[in-house]
Amino acid sequence: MPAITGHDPALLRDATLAHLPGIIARPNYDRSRTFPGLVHIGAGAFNRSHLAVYLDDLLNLSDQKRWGEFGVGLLPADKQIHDALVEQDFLYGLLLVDTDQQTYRIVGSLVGHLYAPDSIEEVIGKLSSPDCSIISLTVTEGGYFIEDSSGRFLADHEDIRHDLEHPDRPRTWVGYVAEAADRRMNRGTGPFTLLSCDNLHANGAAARKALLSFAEARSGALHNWIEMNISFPNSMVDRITPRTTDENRATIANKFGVRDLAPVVSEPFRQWVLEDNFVAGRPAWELVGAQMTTDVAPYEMTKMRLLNGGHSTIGYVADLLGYSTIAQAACDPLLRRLLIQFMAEVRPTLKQLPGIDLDQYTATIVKRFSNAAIRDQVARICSDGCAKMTKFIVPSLIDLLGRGEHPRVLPFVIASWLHYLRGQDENNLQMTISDPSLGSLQPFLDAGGGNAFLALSTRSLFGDLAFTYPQLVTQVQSALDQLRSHGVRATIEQTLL
Ligand code: CS2
Repeated sequence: MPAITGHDPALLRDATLAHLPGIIARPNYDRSRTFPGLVHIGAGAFNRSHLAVYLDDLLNLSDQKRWGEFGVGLLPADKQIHDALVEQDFLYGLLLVDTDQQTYRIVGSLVGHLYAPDSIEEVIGKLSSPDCSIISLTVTEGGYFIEDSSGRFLADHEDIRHDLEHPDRPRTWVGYVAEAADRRMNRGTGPFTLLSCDNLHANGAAARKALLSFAEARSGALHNWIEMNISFPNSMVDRITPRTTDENRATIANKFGVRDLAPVVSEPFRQWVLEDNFVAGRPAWELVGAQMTTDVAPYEMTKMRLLNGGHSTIGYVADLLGYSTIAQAACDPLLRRLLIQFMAEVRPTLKQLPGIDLDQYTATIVKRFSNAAIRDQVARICSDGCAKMTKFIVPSLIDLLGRGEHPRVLPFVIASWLHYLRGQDENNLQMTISDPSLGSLQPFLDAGGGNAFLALSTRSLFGDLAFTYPQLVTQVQSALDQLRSHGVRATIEQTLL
């Protein structure tokens, strides 16, 4: 496509929509007439490339003009995006990046946004309003305050304690939703659905557990009201959405002629499987490609174990080798073999699913990871390792060991992550480790990061694994030693023998 030149691109706003270059798809509906019946907590890049786009597709259908999204940001990092969205009347663009072409469209389904720390009362007002029928969440894998190994709610977490002590000044999604539920209970406002859109096993059940445990600590009546009035569908979400870069913003300005301060970037692929359990109505997402089902578990397990686990499998070694994008890693023949072998190892833990051919599914993952144009960041994949190991790697390991199998790649993945935690790559360059839960590995880190037992005996991450399967400790230790003495490539070769 020819570059658009000649004048400064106009800022994306309601008023400039009609003047955008014709090639850019944009809302064909009147945004002021949408009804924000869905309030989404955590309207970051993933929400805006996934749920909000399904809603936008629906709004673009001639007879589906109702559901819009109202977004809420909880974290300091959300402030910048909030300011940008306000400037743009909450419009933003989606840059779809395929290997050989990029398209850009404007998404109009987000019709408002609040930065919660500056607008606590307004946010609670939105969540407790009778207009709100669905509260949805993208708060990351580690954002549910539930310990994986025990299923225990982390009632002693500093932020949870804060929210219990100050119910009208919450910090966490749990505190906000509980306060909204309390007001709805007292005012006789109707039921609503809490829809989790995070990558975790039985995400609806996890949201339910967190909210009910928190509510119980507030009052028995609130706990009971929530049990009777809120539904918690499980869902599986999928679309690779890298962090937006300045280069992406420049592409949008130069190629498409738009100044967009809040664009999101994603691959063309998308998938959404939801349990049809919405107590107060829902958008007809099935009309735009979502799959409604009675049992999400096998879909979610397939996705998390193969795709998310696959990302972790090549992510840590990629960082150690100095790669910055996932495509560089997936196109490295040795890392690609590791990924393929990892998926072969995990496959026996998965059920055959109607409509999903696992050969094709795994081949598609290799292709999606190899999309060089998308420049998905290795740093993004390596972040939050504690939560990712426990959700994407450990469950497959438990299944295989429990059946008497002898996995080789999964223990290597754990070793590669532990080795990565030293914070130095193979060229002795510093790597930035971003993981809010790293404190749980303090004894391992304090001892120099070389003793596998100290890591694997961290019960909050690995439960009883180290004690039930001592051979696992031996295996991880041996890979860790080899990584230190012979480096990443030699250790992968050895693992793949
Ligand atoms: C990734 C996911 O963060 C990760 O480790 O595996 O963000 C992944 O890109 C998405 O789940 C794709 O749907």
